[in-house]
Formats: sequence, C-alpha cells, structure tokens
Amino acid sequence: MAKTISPLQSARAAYKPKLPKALTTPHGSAMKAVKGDPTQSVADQDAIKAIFPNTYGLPVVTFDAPADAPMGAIKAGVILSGGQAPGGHNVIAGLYDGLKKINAQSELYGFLGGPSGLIDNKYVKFDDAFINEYRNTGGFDIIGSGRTKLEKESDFDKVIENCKALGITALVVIGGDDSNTNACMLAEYCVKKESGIMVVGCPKTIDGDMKNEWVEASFGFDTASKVYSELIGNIQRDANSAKKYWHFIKLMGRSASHIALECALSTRPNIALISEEVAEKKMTLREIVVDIAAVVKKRADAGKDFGIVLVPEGLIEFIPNLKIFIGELNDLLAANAESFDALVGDDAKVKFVTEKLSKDMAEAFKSLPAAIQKQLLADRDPHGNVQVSRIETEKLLMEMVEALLREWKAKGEYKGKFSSIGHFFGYEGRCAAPSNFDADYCYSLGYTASSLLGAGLTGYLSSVRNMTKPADQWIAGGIPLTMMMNLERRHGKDKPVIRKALVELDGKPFAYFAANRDSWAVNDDYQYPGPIQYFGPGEVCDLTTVTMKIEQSK
Ligand code: FBP
Repeated sequence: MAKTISPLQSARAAYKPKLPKALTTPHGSAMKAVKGDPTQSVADQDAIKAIFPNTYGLPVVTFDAPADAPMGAIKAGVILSGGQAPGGHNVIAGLYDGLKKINAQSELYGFLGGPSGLIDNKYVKFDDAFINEYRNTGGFDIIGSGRTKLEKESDFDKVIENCKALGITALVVIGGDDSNTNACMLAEYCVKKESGIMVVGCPKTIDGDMKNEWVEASFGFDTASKVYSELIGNIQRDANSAKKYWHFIKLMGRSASHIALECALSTRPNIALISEEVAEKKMTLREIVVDIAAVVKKRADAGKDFGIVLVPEGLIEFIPNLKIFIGELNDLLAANAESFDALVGDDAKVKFVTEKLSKDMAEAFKSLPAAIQKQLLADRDPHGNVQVSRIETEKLLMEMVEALLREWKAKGEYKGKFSSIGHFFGYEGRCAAPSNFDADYCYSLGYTASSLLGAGLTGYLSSVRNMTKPADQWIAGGIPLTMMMNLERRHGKDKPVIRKALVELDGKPFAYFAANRDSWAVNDDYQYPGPIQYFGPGEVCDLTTVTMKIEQSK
C-alpha cells in the first residue's frame, strides 16, 4: 500500500526554507571563506592546544561571496547523534542541496543509527527522491540516531577505513556538545593520520545548552519549546476554567533549564523553578517545597485553589545535597555493577544501596518516596549519569507540597484545597514538524556545512548568526570546534569537552523572568501561545524564541 502522509505534511513539503543571502549564489560554485584572526579555546588554552595540535587556533570564518574557481565533486557522509530534535531532516536536506550546488556530481551518504553506523559501516546513499520525502518534516527517522560514543582511536580508524572504502572525504556530525566534542577529536585524528577526511559539526539539541557567543541557539530548541508552551498554555486555560487543580509540569532539557525558562517566558505560569538558581542559592528540597506551598497558600487565600508549576527535568541534580547523593550513588553503582545487576526485585536493590551508602546519604535516600528510590536506581546513560527524564520529580514535589499543606492545615495556617496533577513534556516535542525558524535555521546549517566542506575546512561547527533579523540577513560561517572547549573532570580524569551553557542568572532572559515572577505567582497573567503556525503572517510564523528575542534586544 502506498505510504500516505497528512495534509499538513503534504503542504509543508513544498515549503522553501529561507537562506542567508550570501548562500543564495548561483549553482556550480563553492563559497569563499573569509577568515578572521586565530582563535583561543574558552579556557585551559595550553592543555587544549596540546591535545589538538593540528586543529587548535583556527580562525572564525564567514561566507559572503562565491569562490573564485568552480569546485570538484565532494563525497560526504552524515550522521545524526543523540536525542531527536526538530529540523534534523532539514540539516541533511540543506547539506545535500548545498553539495549538489557546489558540484552536481557530489554525493551524500547517511550512516544509520547514529555514530555506530559509521563504525559498523551501515549506510544509505541519498538521491533527490529520498531527500524530498523528508523535507521540512520532524524526526530523525531518515537515518535514525543513537548515543554510541565515537571517541576511541580504534573507532576512528574504523571510520577512516569505512570512509576510504566509499571514497568519502567529508563527514558531518549533527549532534550536541558531547557529539561535537567527539567530532572535534575525530577531525584532529583525521588530520594527524593525513586521512584527507574533513569533519564538520552542526549544533543540535532541544535542550538549548549548546550555545555561546558564536552559537546563538542549538536547533530544535525553538520548536520543542513552542510545542511545550502550547501545551502549557492549554493547561493554564483549563486550570483557569475549572479552577480546581494545581498542575505540576516537568519539562525536558537534561541539566540546563533553558526550556523551562523559555516556556515560562512565553506562558507566564504561577511558578517556574530554575535549577541553576536552586544551585546558586544552595536550596534544599524542603526549601523548594516550602516556596511552592507558600504560593499555593497565597493563591488559596485569594480564593484560587489552582495554578501551574514548571519543573525543569534536571532539578534534582542541582539541589546541592541531592547532587552529592547522586554522585555517591553513581560511583557506588559503577563500582558494584555486577552484584547490583544480579539482584532481583526493587526491595533487594534499595537494601543493597542503603547498606553501602555513607550514613548521611543513606538517610537522604531512605527519606525519598519508594517510587523515586526505584527511579534513581534505574539504568545509567552511556556516560554513567542518572537519566533525569526517568525521575518523576514533579510527583515528588506534588507529594511533598501536599504533605506540608496538610501540616499547615492542621495548624490552621492554610484553608485551601490542594488537588494536583502531574505531567511530563519531553518526547512530545522532540520530533515535531520544525517551526519556520527551525526549518530555515536547519536548512541553513546544512547548507553552511556544505560550504565549509567546499572551502576544504575541517574541525569546524557550522554556524548561522544574527537570527533575530530576517533570514536573508543571517550570517553563515564556521566556528572552530576547539574554540568552544575547556577541560572538565569526567570519571576522575580531565577531559577536553565543549562547554555546556547553563541558564545564566545574570543574563537578560532570567532577569526578565525574575522581575515578573511575583506578579505571575498571584495574578493570572497566563499567556496562551497556541500551536506553531506554519502558514500565515510572518509575525506569527517566523517568531524566534522569547529567550533569543530578549538576549538580542538592545
Ligand atoms: P541530546 O542532549 O542528545 O540532544 O538529548 C536531549 C534529551 O531530549 C534530553 O532533554 C533528555 O534528558 C534526553 O535526551 C533523554 O534521553 P533519551 O532520548 O535517551 O530518552
């Protein structure tokens, strides 16, 4: 049976993503790279330089005119790495179109299932019909993604061998900070081995934490935040209509609270927790609960037994005493993996861990509800970390707030009714059809990646800037991957990694939120962003995130 697609998908297939003006040069030409001054890494310069002797210090490049001479065909490969993010298909489409524009004989291969596809040599070759089916669609299903880490020299050797067998001289890694860190290591290794293979990255993650002075946003953040904001707005309207529930909404985003902050800025809930602030103020779980309960009480005193609380996914790891506890637990589980895995049943696992934890940490663990204890003991991710998306922090807070309100009620300090409902928005947004912003941004990122390869560059992150301006004024170029690196302690060793961007408490978006949240807490200042609009006036369809708008406001 022929594959059917939805009416939106069919209409959307015809959408022509907007490109920076500089990239709309005639066919048959690569772009000329305008090179800036040599660069430095964000920190630990000497150490980073020593680790990346061949790719350190490269200049920032921009593209604004075609190259002087036509370019030969390029055979490139691409992988999608890590969690899904809306717009990934358009990165590949932009890359494909850009390569074909440089030279119609260029070829693009997609390696399947993430970095492991490169090692295991599992691939597809794209053609027009293949690519056309995926233009402007959400998801990563075009070639799939994965979280295998590409960091060992033996893996790099395999990659080089597989690329050489196919005649591939260029690789594009579409991933977050960890994947681009590995792309940087691969780029360095490929130069060291004189393999002739260029490696370029593209900044992906809904979490929004791969950004810095040069990277204004990671792709997918815009669409995912808009999907969550639509849902939060709908819930706010329901809460304000029924006036009987407190909704606790956990939002994806891993460690950083960018998504929670962006959703708060666009929906104005009664409470939004920001993990980075919790860490900065060294708040305990109890203090967070008291703060929430105080707002519940204040609203109840005003006759409002309803409200909205946004909870960032990574909160639990930012509460200082829980952070220490989780660290100890991670080490304990890593050191006792075999005996722990052999245990049958949750009770045995809880007992095993409680006996091995230090006294204070064991007490902290015992004080948590059974469901949370179990979630904390679930499988770690490939980096050995707790998978925060699996911990029902919203339920933990609901239970604890309810218990505290009960105490206050018994003392006559609280007279309201507290009935709560928990939600978790994460996977709902990661594969949504990209907003115009992400469709344009991603296509431009892919196109820019092809220009970097056309200019013979390696060790770069594809970059598109000036994004609060119309797309034709966007600036396309490349940022040296080493420029974003610093050393961080991982598994007891200093490792070079791209610095993750957490919410800056002295930044403008947080300041705006902090200046308004007291009013949002008691008044019903809710905003209802509604669904992403794909067709209609530019002021609705081409909106950037509120975060970016505030960040770039003068
Ligand atoms: P990336 O950092 O790879 O982009 O993944 C983002 C994310 O969606 C996080 O927000 C979330 O914590 C995690 O992936 C969930 O992981 P998984 O997809 O393995 O369930």
